Amino acid sequence: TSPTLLRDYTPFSHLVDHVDLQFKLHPTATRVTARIKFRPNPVAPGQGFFLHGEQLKLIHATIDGTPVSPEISDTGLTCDVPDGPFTWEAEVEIAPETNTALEGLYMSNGMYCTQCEAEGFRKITYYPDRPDVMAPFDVTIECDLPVLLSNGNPVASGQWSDPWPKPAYLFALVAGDLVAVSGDFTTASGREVRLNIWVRRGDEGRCDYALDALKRSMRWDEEVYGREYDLDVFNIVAVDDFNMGAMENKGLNIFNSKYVLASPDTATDGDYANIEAIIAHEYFHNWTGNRITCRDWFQLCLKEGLTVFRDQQFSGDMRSQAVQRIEDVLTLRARQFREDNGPLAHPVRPEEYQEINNFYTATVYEKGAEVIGMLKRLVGDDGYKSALDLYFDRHDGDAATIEDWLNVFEDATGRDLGQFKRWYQQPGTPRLSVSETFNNGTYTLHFEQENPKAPHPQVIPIAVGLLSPNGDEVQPTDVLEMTETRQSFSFEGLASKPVPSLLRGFSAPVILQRNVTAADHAFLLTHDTDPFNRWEAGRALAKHGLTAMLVDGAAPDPLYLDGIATLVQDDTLDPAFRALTLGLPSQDDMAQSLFDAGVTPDPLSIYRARKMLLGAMAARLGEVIPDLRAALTPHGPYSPDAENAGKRALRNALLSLQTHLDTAPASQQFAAADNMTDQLAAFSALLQVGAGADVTAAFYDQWKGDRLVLDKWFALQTSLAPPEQAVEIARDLSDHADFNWKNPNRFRSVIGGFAMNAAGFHDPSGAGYDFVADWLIQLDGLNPQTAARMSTAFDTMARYDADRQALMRAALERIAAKPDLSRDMAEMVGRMLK
Ligand code: BAL
Ligand code: ZN
Repeated sequence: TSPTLLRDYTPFSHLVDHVDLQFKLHPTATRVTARIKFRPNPVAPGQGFFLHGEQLKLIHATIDGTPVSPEISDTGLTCDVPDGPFTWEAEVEIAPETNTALEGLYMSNGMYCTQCEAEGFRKITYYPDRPDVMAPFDVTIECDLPVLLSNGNPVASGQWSDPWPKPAYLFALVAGDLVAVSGDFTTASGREVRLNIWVRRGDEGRCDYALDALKRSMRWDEEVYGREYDLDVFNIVAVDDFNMGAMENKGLNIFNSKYVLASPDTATDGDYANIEAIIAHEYFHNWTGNRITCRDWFQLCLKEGLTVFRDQQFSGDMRSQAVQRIEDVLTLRARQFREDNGPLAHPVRPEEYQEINNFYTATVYEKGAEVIGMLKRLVGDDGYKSALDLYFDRHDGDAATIEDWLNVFEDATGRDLGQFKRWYQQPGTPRLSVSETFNNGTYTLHFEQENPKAPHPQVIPIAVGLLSPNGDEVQPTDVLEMTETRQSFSFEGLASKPVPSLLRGFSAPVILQRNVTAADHAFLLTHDTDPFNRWEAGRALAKHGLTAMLVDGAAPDPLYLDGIATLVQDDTLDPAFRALTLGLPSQDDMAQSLFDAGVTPDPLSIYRARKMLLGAMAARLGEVIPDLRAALTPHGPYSPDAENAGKRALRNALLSLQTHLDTAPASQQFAAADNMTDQLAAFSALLQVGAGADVTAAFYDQWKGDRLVLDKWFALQTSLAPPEQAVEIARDLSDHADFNWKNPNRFRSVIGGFAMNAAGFHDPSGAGYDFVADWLIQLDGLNPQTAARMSTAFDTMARYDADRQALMRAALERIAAKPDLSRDMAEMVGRMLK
């Protein structure tokens, strides 16, 4: 099939004034009647009338009450229509029970639910299923299940009316035997809003945190962005079978249940933080996504980059900005840098796709958010605020573009963003190399940027501070604006050559290349006033040391061990921050770093070197760990707030090190834990040193009845299995009675967990590749979207030795050769095999 191209955009032939949908729900024969008021679009005259539609059985169609016989294809229908306005009516039949792709209307545990973004609505009825066609919807649902929900405000039982014009991708319907945990919210202007979190019976006790996070999100968006909610009710539904994390349907958000349900004994601190962030993210979409939507799917970052940026700001405000920034950069580097450095690289605003579902990527989301962070840094906080006010003013009710977005910044601040736009257009992570000179009190930084995937220099905001050799800050943070390929910046009047702290707060998503001694990293680890760069210095030191261990057979670096030992005992520092500095670069991160340095990575050696360094850290810290841990013990009952979570994070990071010396403390903590954070931390500490047999069995016995906790049980075992046994363990778990491969969460836990076990997945025999490829082939027939997403496990092929490359290629070719391969998977595999 030929790709869809950004440059081919044309508006739809008609405008839609109103949509009326009637559903008679039935597992195998649901009837949907759509009554749609069309009128010719004055800016797109004379184009043929085409409605999308897939897997629909047309029962009847009329125009203004007169039967018509449209011409039907696999993708939709065409029909002769009147020159002026008309009412289209069509009745179709669909089978939600057999919809295993989880796109359109489907069933999960006896409940009906929908997922329409990006192009699922066309599996519900014939419609111009494109985001620039916006209309108010009325919905009627007939079904004998007790809870019947759709978008907008309730009118009567099973009847809903949404006054806000919306694209079809924001349509949603839910019918089930559900119970609500409810609350109320009064908006700044006095509108009373009913909040409901709908869950399966038995899950009511796990909704309080999500409800609280929703209220805090609503208040925050009023206070920080001046945005109020605009309906009488806000419904959230938790569903167990879901391809994504959650979905921002107007007034009816649908969530993967793992991002709603939490109780201290079943959810970790990380789960609570994710729930808070995702509840906020979906809620924030009401303005950035729903009120202002995207003209076409190429503009996906317009809503996703901005909404991720907003949820990151929110989480930072709720917790710690410094810790949030480090965690966001860790995610960016792990997922987006990896993507940008491989065959799946694409611009933040792509220019072509085969299957849009393949572009819900770290580049669109996380790099899209970084680009907004850079914009904000360049125009300043006030400029950002006036630009956002103008954006909401000017584009409320629009389906907008990146050009519209940049125009409001230009109009509000008077800045020319022509060059900045390259961040949306060019793929690839720029490399920023630096050298320095010092003469007569003038210190000069010489920068050079190079993007291996794009020709033109990008605007790079480089936040810089300077420290004197005794550790005092002699130049507070200054944002240098680099626009050329090569550019120098000078600082005058310095008494001695300073130590630079570059790219503070990770001011741009680039790879900094600088020849720095371990001693300089250690200096910044001790003295930097910028918390991000302080953490970054520790990470750089760890990488430096691990690289020397891998390449030169060096011993663990005492500078690193001393630096970490000092920092971890510095109780003036936030425990959450200290916990992050104890984290080593991941195996995948090390593989990419070695590759970038011209060394072919060996996953098994990386696994062993990390383990050796962890052992050395444990030995270095050994004696102080028990007292440190004791001092961090939270008092009182479990609370997921940032302060207590931070203490647990450090306490458990120390436990993990301690377990390299002695497994008894972890075994004790496992047995005594009254919360999932501590229990799971003990479980993984034991698994990582190969002492997990007893706790694996005990954990299963305790939690076999809990679907979300059981996902953790599967994922920990596959992702932490020792390399030599990883394939066998993953195979056994995929034979386990509780492995339901049709459930996306369970599939991700077992197959996805294994694919993240770098040394296991890259087993030199190729057995790991074959195991994943076999499952992707099997899932592709059932759920192409989830299968295609997981195929990214293979996107690092180019890093490895010739034997591994040949094995990975063979696995991809085997997937490519599957008969009836989905368009989703065909595109992904095709790009990786290119
Ligand atoms: N729009 C898809 C799910 C999300 O990004 O919120
Ligand atoms: Zn989103």
